[in-house]
This record gives sequence, C-alpha cells and structure tokens, in this order.
Amino acid sequence: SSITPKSYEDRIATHPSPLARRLLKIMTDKKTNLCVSLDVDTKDELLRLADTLGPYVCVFKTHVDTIEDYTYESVIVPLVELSKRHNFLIFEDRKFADIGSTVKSQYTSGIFKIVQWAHITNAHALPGPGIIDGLYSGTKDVNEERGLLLLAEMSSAGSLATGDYTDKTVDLARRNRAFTFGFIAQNRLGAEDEDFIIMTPGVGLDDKGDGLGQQYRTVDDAVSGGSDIIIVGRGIFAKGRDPVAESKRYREAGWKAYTARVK
Ligand code: 5BU
Repeated sequence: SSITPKSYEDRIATHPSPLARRLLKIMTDKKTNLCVSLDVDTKDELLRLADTLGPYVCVFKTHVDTIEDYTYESVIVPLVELSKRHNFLIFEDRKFADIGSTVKSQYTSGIFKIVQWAHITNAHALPGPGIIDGLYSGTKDVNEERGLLLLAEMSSAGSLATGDYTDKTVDLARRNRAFTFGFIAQNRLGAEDEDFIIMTPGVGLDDKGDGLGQQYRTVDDAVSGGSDIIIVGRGIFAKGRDPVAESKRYREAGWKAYTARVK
C-alpha cells in the first residue's frame, strides 16, 4: 500500500466523509496532527487537560467509562463546550464489538449516549458488516457529522489483527465511506485514491513499552509509515511530565514528519 503524498488541505475537497472533511480542515487550520488520549480517572483532570492542551490537538480521545465521578452533565457538557472553544473533535475509543442491534443501543443509550457528543468512535470488524450498519443507524437523529474508525491493526504485542483479518477489515470499511472514514492502524491501508484516514496509537518518544503489552514507535516511524494522526497518552501526561511542554513537542514532531512526507 502506498503512502499518500497529498496534503491534508488537498484532501478536504475530495474526501467522501463529511466528518473527515471537518477533521482535515481543523488539522490544516491548527497545523496539528496530534490526538491526545485523555486516559485519566477524574473529571477534573480530564477537563483541565482538555482546556490546557486544546490549542495543540486536532482530536481528544477518551475512555469515558473510566472516569470515577462521571455524569453526563459534569463531564460531557463541559467537554463539548471546550471542543467548540478550542476547535477539536472528540473521539470516544469505545471499541464496539457486538451485533448491530446491541451496538446501536450501546452507541445511543445508557448513561454515556456516545453518539450525542463523540464526533468519532471506533469498532472491531470481528462481528462483520452488521456492526457498521447498527452504528450508522444510531446516527440517524443526530444533526452533526459523525464518523467511524475500524480497528484494522493494534499496537499491542501479539495482536491478532494482522494479515487476512486486516485485509478483510479494509474491505468492510468500503461499505459505507460517508461514515467509515478510516482506521486505527499502524500502517497505511487501502488504495491511495480511497483516502482512508489512519489514526495510530502506540506512539511515544521516551518509552519502549508499558509492561502490559503496549509497544511504542517514534513519531517519525508512525508518520513516515503512513499515519495521518498520531495518538499519544502517557507520553504526554505520565507522572513527572509537563503536559503542555510535551504536547508542543509531539505536535511539532508530528507536523515536521508530515511536512517531510508530503514534500
Ligand atoms: P498510551 O498512554 O499512549 O499508551 O495510550 C494509548 C491509548 O490508545 C490508550 O487509550 C489505548 O486504549 C489506545 N489504544 C492503543 O494503545 N492501541 C491500540 O491498538 C488501540 C488503542 Br485500538
């Protein structure tokens, strides 16, 4: 698979997904391909990081089910407000993996109501096409752009999402390009003119792993390999790190690697 030499800006005009067009515009305007993963336990930490790091990111990724003091009113409402103030998108890393009917409920209902606020979410391809249809049907009554990423590859050691599974995941994504705009992956996937957006976790400049299977690659490795957006968590906010300084550092590294790729 080839590595796109097209700029984010050039891709805005032609991308089949409205959500992807909005995302590419934010990246172009803010000059950032950094997604920070806000993996913290409390609403105060989450909202403080979203406010202070907002200017440097195109997307914040959340695991909203790990917030101890979560309520929709106290977490989601202010997070959405911050997303407007700092012009970033919200990606709930929910990793849906059930039949269409069940994921539709998980996406739209319960205490999280993910479709109401998360511009982006993701799903495993394991259940087959029904998972995409189920999630897409959940977006019907929402007036804003929504997008889905399929998990085509994972960063963790020994991941089973390789080879034929990854290829079949790419095939599934072709089913609904207005909604399924790309992949969580470690490599560029799909044909050049299909223009899938590749978001890549497992990026870290100072660590090799976390002792629980996570594996880190450098920003240059990820972006030169075809990643459009780097996802960084603990590299930015682990104990002893200065999240603002680290966000600036990863943003600069990401933009430099991207500029080199499209030259
Ligand atoms: P880290 O602190 O940069 O290791 O956090 C990585 C985040 O990305 C974390 O929220 C994971 O759940 C997420 N992730 C990942 O690390 N690897 C993957 O393949 C996928 C998600 Br999919």
